[in-house]
Amino acid sequence: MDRREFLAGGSLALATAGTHSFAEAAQRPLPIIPMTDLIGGIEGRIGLDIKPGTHDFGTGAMSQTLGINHGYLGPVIRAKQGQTLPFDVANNIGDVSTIHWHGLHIPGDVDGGPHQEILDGGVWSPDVAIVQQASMNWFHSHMHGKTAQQTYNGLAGVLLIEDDASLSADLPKTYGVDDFTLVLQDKTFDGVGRMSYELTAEVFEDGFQGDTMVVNGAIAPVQQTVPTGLVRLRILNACNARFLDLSMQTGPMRVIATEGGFLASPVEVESILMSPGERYEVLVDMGGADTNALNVNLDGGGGFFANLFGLNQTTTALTLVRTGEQGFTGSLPTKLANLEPPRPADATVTRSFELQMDVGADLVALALDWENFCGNAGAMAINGMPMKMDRIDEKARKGDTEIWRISVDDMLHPFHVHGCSFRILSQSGAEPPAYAQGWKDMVHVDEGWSEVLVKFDYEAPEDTPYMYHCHILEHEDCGMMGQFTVT
Ligand SMILES: [Cu+2]
Repeated sequence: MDRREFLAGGSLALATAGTHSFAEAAQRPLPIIPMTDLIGGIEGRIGLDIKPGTHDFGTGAMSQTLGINHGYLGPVIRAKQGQTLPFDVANNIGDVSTIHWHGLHIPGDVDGGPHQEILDGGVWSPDVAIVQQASMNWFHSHMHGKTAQQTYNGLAGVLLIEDDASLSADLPKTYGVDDFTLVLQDKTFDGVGRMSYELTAEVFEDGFQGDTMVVNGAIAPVQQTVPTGLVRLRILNACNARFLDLSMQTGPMRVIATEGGFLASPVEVESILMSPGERYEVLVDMGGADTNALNVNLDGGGGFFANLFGLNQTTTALTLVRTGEQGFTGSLPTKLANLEPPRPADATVTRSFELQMDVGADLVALALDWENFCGNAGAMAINGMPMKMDRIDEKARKGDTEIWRISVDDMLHPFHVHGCSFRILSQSGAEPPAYAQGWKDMVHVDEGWSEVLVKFDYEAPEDTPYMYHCHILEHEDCGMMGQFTVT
């Protein structure tokens, strides 16, 4: 039994034991996250207040949380390509933090990575120019060594970008009616129902695995009434470490968009394997049955031992109940966007990265010195080096097309690159599934190379470099991260 298999079995045993206690109550309504809609215009600066809060996930007990303008999580911000968003991010959590704009094509000095610390009581005021096409992005804490805990506690929100094409597209787009934003997370709760987060060496190794699914801050399953017709789900896996295998109870999902924009045409699938940090938009047909449900297998990354012990747990995240009213009257689109195949022949640079769990003991003390946080778990690394804030690992040239090849020494990891979208050429040694062949900023890495084709169009100088890292947040905090400049 290797570590991957042992931990998958262990975490699932927890899921089996714990999932029922709070989830068997009558279904709660799906919380519709309040939207900050900027498309009609922006007056003054956009305030984002990072602050402590309290939140009832549905257990009846108030949990101590963090939030952005809210008690838990942040708003759904909606903006349009061409706008510049003047944010004032005020930090009052009693600790240093940052807010990273995950997925945005923006220069390093407004990226919100670990170099843009916002001290407690401080305000960070980046003007974020939205240049990219319609896409689902998000923002979350990226405070090095504290990203996992702060994001788990609630420092995360959604940033939807629209453009002329998406606004005029014949797709469901009435927020909270036929167009839903879903933030999926896994949590653990203590005996009285307060959110908890404990870090043991095992948790560092495998990443935090909660036993309870939460959708938009409410314990699953949650329920939502929808009109007849196509319904659009914009889904973010905001788990710290869990891969989620998503499927519908009845019928297929049609995937219409990946992290960086629309696919060429809808891709019909039975399931999607979603890593932490990934976003997918899907259409679900509510023209037939009176109810349907979005199901989540909590062990998308599980494998052999999970199957052996019968521990593959499928739970309902969201039940859709059809009201009978007619909603979106269009049909499934045949074409969504122009999406050229990637052209690896354009690449002039190739870089290789190995994500490493097992670094030598001599590196562990150094890793702690370098502000990595691993508990007693040792350290993690990329290419033999844990993250170090004042070391630049790679230097890219603006405008160059590059191939990045990523491998791992153990278990499945989600790899993320800042400041860009890329295309996946291969994933764990195989062709990526059709639904993952659009613009991405996350790629799964298991045995075999994952290769992405990437071009950097914005600058990230030495004092505000971009990051590349594993998006299992405990691994990232533990040193599985590196820095690169674009000049
Ligand atoms: Cu990892």
